[in-house]
Amino acid sequence: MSQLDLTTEAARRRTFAIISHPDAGKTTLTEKLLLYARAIHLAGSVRARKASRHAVSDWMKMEQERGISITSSVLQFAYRGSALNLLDTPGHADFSEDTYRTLAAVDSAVMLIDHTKGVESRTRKLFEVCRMRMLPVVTFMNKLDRPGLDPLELIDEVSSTLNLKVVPLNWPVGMGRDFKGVVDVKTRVVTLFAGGKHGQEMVETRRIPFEEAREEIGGVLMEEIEEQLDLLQMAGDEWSIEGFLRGEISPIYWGSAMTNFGVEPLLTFLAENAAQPAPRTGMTAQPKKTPEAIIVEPGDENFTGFIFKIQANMNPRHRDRVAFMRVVSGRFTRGMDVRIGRNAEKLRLAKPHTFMAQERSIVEEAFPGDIVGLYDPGKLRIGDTLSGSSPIKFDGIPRFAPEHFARMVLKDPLKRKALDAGLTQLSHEGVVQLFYRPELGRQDPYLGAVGVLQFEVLRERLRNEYNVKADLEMQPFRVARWVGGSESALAWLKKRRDYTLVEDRHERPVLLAPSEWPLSYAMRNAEGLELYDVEPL
Ligand SMILES: Nc1nc2c(ncn2[C@@H]2O[C@H](COP(=O)(O)OP(=O)(O)OP(=O)(O)O)[C@@H](O)[C@H]2O)c(=O)[nH]1
Ligand SMILES: [Mg+2]
Repeated sequence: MSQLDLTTEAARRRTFAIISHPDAGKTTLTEKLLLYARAIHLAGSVRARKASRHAVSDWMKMEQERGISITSSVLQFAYRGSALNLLDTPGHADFSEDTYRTLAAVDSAVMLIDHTKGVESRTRKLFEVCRMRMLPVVTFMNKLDRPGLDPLELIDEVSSTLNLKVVPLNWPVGMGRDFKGVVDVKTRVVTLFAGGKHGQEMVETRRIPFEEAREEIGGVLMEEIEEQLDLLQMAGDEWSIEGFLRGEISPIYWGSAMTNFGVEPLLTFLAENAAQPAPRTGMTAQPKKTPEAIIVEPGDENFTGFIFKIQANMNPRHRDRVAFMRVVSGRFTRGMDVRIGRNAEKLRLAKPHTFMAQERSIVEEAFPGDIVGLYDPGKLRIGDTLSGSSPIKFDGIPRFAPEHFARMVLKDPLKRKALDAGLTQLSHEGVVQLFYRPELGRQDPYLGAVGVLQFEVLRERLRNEYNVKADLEMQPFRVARWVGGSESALAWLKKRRDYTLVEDRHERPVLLAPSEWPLSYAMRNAEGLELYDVEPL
C-alpha cells in the first residue's frame, strides 16, 4: 500500500466515545446514530429492553436485565465517506474504570446532557478526564421531547460548571410536546421533524427558510427564537473548528435520541469534523537497549497499536478472550506477526474482527483509528503495545486506586481451581483488581474495586461463566496506595504490624488502610516514602 493510501485511510477515521451521567441516553443515541448511518434497520427501544429486542450495544445478560450499561461496547460503521468507530460507555460511577480506559482509545467524545437536569455529577468527572487528555468534545442536549431548562440558561450552566467555551451550532424550535425541529444557527434554515414511528425509523424532515417557519409555526415561538439567536450572535463565543480540535470549544447540538429528532445533524458533524487519528507518544523497548522517547504518527508505515480493554467470554458458546486494540499507525493486516512491547514476545494476530455489538466479522485490514478485536491466547494485558517491527511501549493506561475491598468465600471447596482461574481472567479484564497477601502466595487474594457493583458483576460472572458459587466477604479497607520511594520506608511499613501490605499483579507493594489517617502517619514517619493513588506505569 502506498503512503498516500495509508494517509487517506487514516484521515477518514473518526473514533469517538459517548459519555455522560447514567441514563442521559448514551445507548439510545448510539443506536440512533447506527440507524441514521443505515447500519441497522430498526432501532429496538432501550426502554423496552426487558422485552425481546435489546439495544444493540447492551449485550451482556446483566445489562439487559437491568437496563444499564456495564462495559463499553464498540461499533463500527460508515457514513458520508468517513469510517466511524463509536464506543458506548457505561455512565454508572461503579464502572468508571472501564470508561477511563475507553477514553484512552478515542480521539473525540460526545458528551450527552439531559436538558431536564443540566450538568450532572458523573458528566463533570468524565469531562475532566477528557480535558486531561485534551480531547475535543461535542455536546448533545438530549431529551428535548420533554420540557426542560431554558436553552440559554442551560448553555450558561454548561459553560460555567465545566469552564468551557460552548457554541450552539443549532437551536431548538420548542421543547416537550412542542419540540418541532432545529434551526441552523449560521444559515437560519429550519429543519422540521415529523413521524418516525416512536423512534424505530428515521423521521421525516423538511427544510424551510426562517421566514416560512414563522408563518407556519407561529409568530410567538419564532420571535422568541429569533431573539435568542440574536443574543447568541452578540454575546456568545465564536465558533472555530481549530478551537474545537484543541479541546477548547464545544459545539452544541439539540435533539431527542428517543424520537430521533436532531440525530442527523450530530451524525453529520461527527463524520465531517470529529478529530482524525492523533499521534501517540511512547518509548522504544528493544531488549538490552536504552529506551528512547518516540512520537508515532498515524501515517508511519510500521503498524502499531495498543490494547485498552480485554473481555473474556463475550460469546457464551465459545470460551474466548478478546483484546480490544486501537490501531495507532500503519496498516494492520490479518495474520500479521507483531511484538508485544512489555516483553518483546512475538504474537500472530490470526483472527482479528470488527464489531457490531455481539455480531463480529473477520477483518482483513485496519487503519489508524480503527478498533480491532483480537483473539487473545492469554498473552495480552490492558495497556500493552503491539508493533509490526521492533518493540515499543506507548504511554500506558493508568489504573485507579480501588476504594472497596472484599474476598471470595467458596461454598464448595472443590471449586478452588475454577475460582482461581476465573479471578485471574476477570482481573485481566479489569473487572476487579487483585491484591495478594505475601504469606498466602497467589491464594485467596483481596479484591479491589472502584465501585461496589463491580463485585456483583464479578460474582454473577463467576457463577455464569465458571460455575463457581462464592460469597463476598467485605474487608474493612477504604484506601489503597501503591508504595514507592526509599527501601527504608518500605522496610518501616513491613516492620509495623498495624499496616497491611499486599502485592499487586506485578508484585509491587500496595498499602491498604481503613482511612487516610494511617497513610499520613506513615508519610510523616517513614522517611522517603511515596504513595500513589494511580498505578505507576
Ligand atoms: N424522553 C426521552 N427519553 C430518553 C431519550 N433518550 C433516552 N431516553 C430514555 O432514558 C433512559 C436511559 O437511556 P439509555 O440510553 O439506556 O441511557 P444510558 O446513558 O446509556 O444509561 P447508562 O448506560 O446506564 O449510563 C431510557 O429509558 C431511555 O428510553 C430521549 O431523547 N427522550
Ligand atoms: Mg448505556
